[in-house]
Amino acid sequence: RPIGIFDSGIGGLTVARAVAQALPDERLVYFGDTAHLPYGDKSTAAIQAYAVKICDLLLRQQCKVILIACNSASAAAYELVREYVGSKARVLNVIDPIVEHVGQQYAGRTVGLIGTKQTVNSNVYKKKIDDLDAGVDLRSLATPLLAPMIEEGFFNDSIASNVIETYLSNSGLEGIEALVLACTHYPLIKQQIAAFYQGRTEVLDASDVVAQHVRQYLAAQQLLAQPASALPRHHFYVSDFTRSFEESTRIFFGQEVQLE
Ligand code: DGN
Repeated sequence: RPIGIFDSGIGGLTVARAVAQALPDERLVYFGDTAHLPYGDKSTAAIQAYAVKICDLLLRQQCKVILIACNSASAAAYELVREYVGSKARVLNVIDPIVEHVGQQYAGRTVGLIGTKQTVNSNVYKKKIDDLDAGVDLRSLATPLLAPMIEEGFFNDSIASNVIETYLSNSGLEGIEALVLACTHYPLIKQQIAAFYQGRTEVLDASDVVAQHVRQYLAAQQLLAQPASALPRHHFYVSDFTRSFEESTRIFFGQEVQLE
């Protein structure tokens, strides 16, 4: 049975790529809700409605695990989706693994977070980190221009540097010891963000932490796929197809993939 992964669009392919690298024998079924993106500016109710429909599709594909790869959807719909899916599949999200990591590595320290308006305004990271009682002081900043900027191909260039610098200067994130990249798209600008902090702040890319979490979970549940001689054939579905979405898969997955 495959691993189901969904996102508001194709940005979640950064997470799918990390999962495919950590678990090369697993077959992935990816769903990008391109007809409804961006989730970052949608209401909680709208995201919940989209997420439930996507889960129906992933369950029809017999997915053993559903990973909500989108931060905005993890913030808005994880609890509801978990209840909806029940015992048919296990639901994982991209928030809990990074919260656990921050609690372990940054107890008693100050940590920053950037993401979409939906993710930051939901306060879900802060609530979960405060629940750990590890004394982490989390400071969050919505950076809504970054995702569309990256989708338009602006990363590793001076436009991206300017936007990053403008957001992060005088932002209330001064004095942080780590910065959580709480959005699917931000691994693409991780180097530029690290350059802004000149090595004074660790930049945490959630996709690797999440992929390791999925691997540990499958191993603990004895759900790991058996190694096969042929590589698994992944499927990448979208709710609205355009050629430009397909071209952008190269940015997020590292190679262009065929969208269905
Ligand atoms: N996938 C979204 C997230 O991780 O929050 C970012 C894309 C968007 O909806 N703007």
